[in-house]
Amino acid sequence: MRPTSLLRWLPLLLALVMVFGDATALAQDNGREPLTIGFSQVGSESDWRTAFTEITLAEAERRGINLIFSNAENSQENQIAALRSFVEQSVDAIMLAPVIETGWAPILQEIQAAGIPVVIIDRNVTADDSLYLTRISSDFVFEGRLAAAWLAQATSGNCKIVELQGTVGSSAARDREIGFNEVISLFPNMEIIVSQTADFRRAMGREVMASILHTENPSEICAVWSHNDDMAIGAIEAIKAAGLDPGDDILIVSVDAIPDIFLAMMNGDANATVELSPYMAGPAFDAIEAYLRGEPVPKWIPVNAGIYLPDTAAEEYARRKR
Ligand code: GZL
Repeated sequence: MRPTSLLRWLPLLLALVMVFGDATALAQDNGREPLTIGFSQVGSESDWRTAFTEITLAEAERRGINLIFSNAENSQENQIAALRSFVEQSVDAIMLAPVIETGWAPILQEIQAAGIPVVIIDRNVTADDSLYLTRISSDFVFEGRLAAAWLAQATSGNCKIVELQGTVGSSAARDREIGFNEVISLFPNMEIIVSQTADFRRAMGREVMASILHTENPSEICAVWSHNDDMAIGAIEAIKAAGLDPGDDILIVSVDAIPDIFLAMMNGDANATVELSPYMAGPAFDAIEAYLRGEPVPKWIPVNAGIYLPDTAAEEYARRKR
């Protein structure tokens, strides 16, 4: 290349050196390679879970974290296999969203023996908390209490309730049931007349509710308490198909605060939802980075929950739709 033509390219060449030079320097300033974190996710059974996954992947990319993602399709066996694979890949840390709460101690002991920190995220495990760094989650008992308190005031403590339960064996389903029952037990005229799992799934919520509307006297049913919005939306479809008016003939209260439940509220079909933040990856990555810097990390990092009603549904829908 002739000298004069090289001079023409010089400014661009200098700019490129400055940009890439800075990036290399930055990486060296951090004194480390990008973190590699293995994430075993429950599955994609609900809109909330899908949002949680999308937000986690985006947060990892924003932070320059190399996230190895595994969708277990609601199988504990798949999760355990993924966890073993993360150990074989010598990841820097592991995030586990456990589908059910039992059966994790052996694999967590294997991971601990490999010197890899584990963050339990979303649902809980019954394994001893010495086997993991921290847990990032909502207080599911509180969510159940909040839903029941709203229903008690909405019905003056007089309501026969259908309960749609989440995944059998999951801490979310168990603790929401505990919290809800704690509160309605204070009201002699509040009673769960039928309780059945629909596995946190919308289609199953519709099937189970359609069946209940055949076996029970629909005019006796005052409300549906659903452990998540997806099952509630399925129940709304079944209630409409039975010629009844969800949100009026039968009140609908659930958990997750997904965009579609706010749409249902705007149509007069749902009455209340307790929020479950899908933004848990940030606190999880912060905890891992703090641990790797040798800083103390609490055993539980809670995410907050609040209740949302139709009066703010339009703005919540606009804010949350993806
Ligand atoms: C609760 C979470 C639940 C959601 C459901 O933290 O585990 O699982 O409420 C999801 O939507 O299926």
